[in-house]
Amino acid sequence: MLKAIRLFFAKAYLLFCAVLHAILEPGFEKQERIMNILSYKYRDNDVFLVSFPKSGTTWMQMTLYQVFSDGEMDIDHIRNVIPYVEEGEIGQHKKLNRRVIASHLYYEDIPKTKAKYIYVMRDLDDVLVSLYYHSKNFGYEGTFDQHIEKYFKKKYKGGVWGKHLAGWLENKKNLDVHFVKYEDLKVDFPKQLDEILSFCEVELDEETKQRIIERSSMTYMKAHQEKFDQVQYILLEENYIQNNFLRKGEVGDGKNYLSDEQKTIAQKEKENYTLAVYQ
Ligand code: PPS
Repeated sequence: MLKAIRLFFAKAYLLFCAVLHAILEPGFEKQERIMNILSYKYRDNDVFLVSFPKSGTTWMQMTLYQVFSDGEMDIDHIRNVIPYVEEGEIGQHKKLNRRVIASHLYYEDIPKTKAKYIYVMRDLDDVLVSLYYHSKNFGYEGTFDQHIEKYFKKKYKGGVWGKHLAGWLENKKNLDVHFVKYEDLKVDFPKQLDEILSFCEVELDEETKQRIIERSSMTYMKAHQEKFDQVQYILLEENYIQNNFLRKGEVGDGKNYLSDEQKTIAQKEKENYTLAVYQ
């Protein structure tokens, strides 16, 4: 009986999440709600964490949470500590000594403030694969090819990767922005961390840096997976969805998934938006 009740609530929650996802999914093309976002009161020492979906946002959320707190994992969920502005929250979590605001918004839609902006980017091919598995976690039953076709037809609600990156890269002089590549994080995380710390004007001792490096690793984050995936957090016990939000976290895997034709289309998107950074 108890199990049936929990199952009912779990299903209701999943439905609620799906509806919310459809209405509020961060980053999709211009919406009325952006008007509200512009009216929030931002502080000069806020840190915005911006990305196109599936580019390493959660990874950076964890890193910035570690940078601006004691790093203890007695938090319920990372999204409650570093919320998405397009989901209507910017309040500062009690754990953080500085407010960090996540967003998937295009440059044109982001509030232009004196705060610092960290923009995380990842190669399109890998983003596409990650997006496919993300959709599967949310119940998508189509094939990889169908999914990718939807993206290429510009039907993905999260927007267009090239347009997102181009908007931010072209306007880098207009905001105090620091760019981080997912691929560079994978190659030399400590170096990238030092650059982030210097950009945020934060000095930390070696021991704290080591803690951040360890806790931002895939291994550590997987061990605390329930803090990073909201739906799974609720549904885990019911075995509804595999614990798969932190999936593989690899660079170049997209090449193993995309057909030659798909690679060509993806390459065209990179060229169309003159993204030298990924050519
Ligand atoms: S979302 O839904 O937009 O917030 O997704 P996002 O967090 O931007 O991206 C998810 C991908 O990031 C990978 N990830 C990591 N990779 C390496 N190290 C760490 N610590 C890490 N944390 C998350 C995650 O596995 C997703 O990539 P894929 O390729 O699907 O594995």
